[in-house]
Amino acid sequence: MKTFKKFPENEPSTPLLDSLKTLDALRNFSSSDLLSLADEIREFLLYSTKHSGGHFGAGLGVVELTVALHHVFNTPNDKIVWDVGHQAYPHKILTGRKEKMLSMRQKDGLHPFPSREESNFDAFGVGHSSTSIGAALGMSIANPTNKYISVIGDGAITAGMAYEAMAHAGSIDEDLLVILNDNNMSISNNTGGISNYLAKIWSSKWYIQIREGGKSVLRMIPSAKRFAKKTETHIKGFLSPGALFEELGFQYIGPMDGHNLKDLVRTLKNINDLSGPVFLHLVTQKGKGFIPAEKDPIKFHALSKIETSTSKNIGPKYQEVFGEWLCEKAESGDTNLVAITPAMSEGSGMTEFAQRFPNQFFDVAIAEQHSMTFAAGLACEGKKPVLAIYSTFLQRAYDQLIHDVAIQNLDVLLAIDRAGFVGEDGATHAGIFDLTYLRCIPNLTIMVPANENECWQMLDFGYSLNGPAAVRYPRGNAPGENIEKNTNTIELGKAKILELKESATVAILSFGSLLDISEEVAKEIDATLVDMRFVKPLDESLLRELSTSHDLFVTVEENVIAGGAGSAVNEFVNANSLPIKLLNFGIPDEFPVVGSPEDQKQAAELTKENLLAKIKSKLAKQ
Ligand SMILES: Cc1ncc(C[n+]2csc(CCOP(=O)(O)OP(=O)(O)O)c2C)c(N)n1
Repeated sequence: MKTFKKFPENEPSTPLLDSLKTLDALRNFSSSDLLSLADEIREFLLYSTKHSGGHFGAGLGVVELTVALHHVFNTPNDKIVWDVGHQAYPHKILTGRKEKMLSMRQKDGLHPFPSREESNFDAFGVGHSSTSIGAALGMSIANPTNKYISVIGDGAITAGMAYEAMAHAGSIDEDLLVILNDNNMSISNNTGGISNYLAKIWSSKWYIQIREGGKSVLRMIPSAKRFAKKTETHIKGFLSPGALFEELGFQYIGPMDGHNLKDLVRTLKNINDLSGPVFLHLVTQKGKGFIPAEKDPIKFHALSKIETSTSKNIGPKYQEVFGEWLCEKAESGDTNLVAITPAMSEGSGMTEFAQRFPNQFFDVAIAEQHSMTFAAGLACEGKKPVLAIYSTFLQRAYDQLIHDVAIQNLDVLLAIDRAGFVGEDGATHAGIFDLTYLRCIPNLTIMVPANENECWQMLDFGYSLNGPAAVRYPRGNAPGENIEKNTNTIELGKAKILELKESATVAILSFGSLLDISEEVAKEIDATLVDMRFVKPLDESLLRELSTSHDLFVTVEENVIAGGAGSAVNEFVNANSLPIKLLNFGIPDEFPVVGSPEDQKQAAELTKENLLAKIKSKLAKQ
C-alpha cells in the first residue's frame, strides 16, 4: 500500500480506475491489480478532497474495503448501505463519479453523502448515523435475491437504532452482512461501554495472534454453510471475542485487519456463501495512508475548503460563545451544571470545558435519544443539565424531549447549534425544522439570538429558568457584538424594539439569525423593526400594540415557514382578531439544495431584493 506524506500537487494519473467504464472488469481483477487500484483511489481522494473539502479521514480508512466489496459483490444489484455515508467518497470515485468529485458539496455538484437520486450504486440516502442495518434488513426482506451489506463504524454502532435492527435481524435469521469498520474513533475519541467492549476485542489474544502471527482469520470461518446451531452458538458466545453480536443472533467473524486487501477479498468471498446474519469485524485506521491524518485523526475528520465568504460577520463562532459561557458558569463554582454532548464535543465548542471540568462533562456517544433522557434524570435529582445538540440531530430525541423533559417540566437547557441552513452537508443536516417541532411543546421556552451578546444572555437566562428552555443559534460566525457578561437584558417573552417608526405601515418581526436582512429591508422602506428574541412565549402585548399602529406584520426566520415562528404570530393575530395583515418569510416546503448557506438562502428566496419585492406587492394589494 502506498503511503502519502502530503497532498498531491497535481491531479494524479489513475490508469486502472479510468479503464473501468463499468464494474464488470473489476470482478476479474487480480490481487495485484486490486492493490494498485486501491492506491490510485487513495491518491485521487487526497487530491479531490483537498480541493472540494469535506469528510476525509473516514474515506481513507475504507479504501481497501470499498475495493474488496465492489470486487466480490455484484453491485449495484447487491447493495452496500454505508452508515452515515461520510466514508463513501472512495465508493463514489469507483462507481463512475470520479470526474465530478471536485464539484462535491457545491451547488449542482455531487452530493456529500450517498444519494439514491445520484446513483443506483447508492443504495440508501444517509447523513445521520446508525440507519444502515435497519435499512439493509428491510431491503433483504423485500428482495432476497440480492446480497445486502451494511458498513457501520464503531461510532455509529453506539446508537440504539443499530441494536434494534440487529436484534430484529438475529431473531428472524435473515441473510444480512454487517461489517463493523472499527477504527476506535468517532469524530473525537469514541466513548462508552460499546467502545470499551470493542477495544477489549482488539486487545484480545485473538486479534493479537492474527496480527502478530500473521495468521488468517479465514480459519475461523467455516467453509460454507451456517456456522453453528443455536445452542453451539450460545456456548461459543462465551469464548468468541464477539459474544455480544453472537448473542444477538449474528455469526461473528473477526477481528481482522481491514487494510489487508488480499485477506479481505478471500474473507468476503467465503462470507458470500454463508446464510443468516453475519457480523464481520474489521480493524482499520482512520486517515490510513496519509501520514498527517493518521497522526491526528480528529483534525482530519473533515477538511474545510478555503472559501471566499460573503458573510459580513466578524464575531466568534456561536459554538465558541457557548463553550466560553459553559466554562465561565463552571468557573463560578456552579457544581450543579452538567454539560452533555452526543458525540459532538469539538463541533459544539466543548473541548476546553471537557478538559477543565471532566466531572461535569458527559460525551454519551452517538446517542441523542439517551442524551435527552439522561439529562431528564439528572434534572430530577437537582442537577442543571445543559444539552448541546445540533438542530438536525435533535430530531432524533423528540419523543424524549416531550415525554421525559417537557411533561415533567424539568430544568433542562438545550443549546441548539447549527440551526437554520448549514450549507454543504445538504438536506440531511439542515437545521430548519426545529422551531416548528419545538413550538408546539408545552412548558418549553424558545429563544432565538440575533447576535453573540443575546446568545450569551439567553443561555444565562434559560439556565436560570425553572422548566425546559432552548436557545437556538446558527452555524458560523456571530455579527461581532460586544458580549455584556454581567448584565442580562433578557426578560421572559419580551422582544426588543430596534426601530419604532411612528408613520410606518410595516413592522418587521425578526426571529434570530436573519436580523441582518431584516435590518436592510426595514431601512429601505422605513419600517418598524423588532428583534423578537422569543418564539415562545411570544411578546403578545407588543404584537397587540403594533397591530393598532401598522398595516402589515412581516415575519422573518431561518426555519420552514410551515408551523414556524411566523405561524405563531399568525395564530395569535387570528385568535385575537387583530386588525393587521401578515406576510411570512422563511424556508419554503422543499429540502434545501446542496451548496453554501448563501446558495441555500438564495434558493429559498431569503434575500433583501425578494423580501422588498414581496412586501411591496403585498402593500399594493391592500
Ligand atoms: C445521528 C447522528 N449523530 C451525529 C452525527 C455526526 N457524526 C458524523 S460522523 C460521526 C462519527 C462517526 O463515527 P464512526 O461511525 O466510527 O465513523 P468514522 O468517522 O470513525 O469512520 C458523527 C458523530 C451523525 N451523522 N448522525
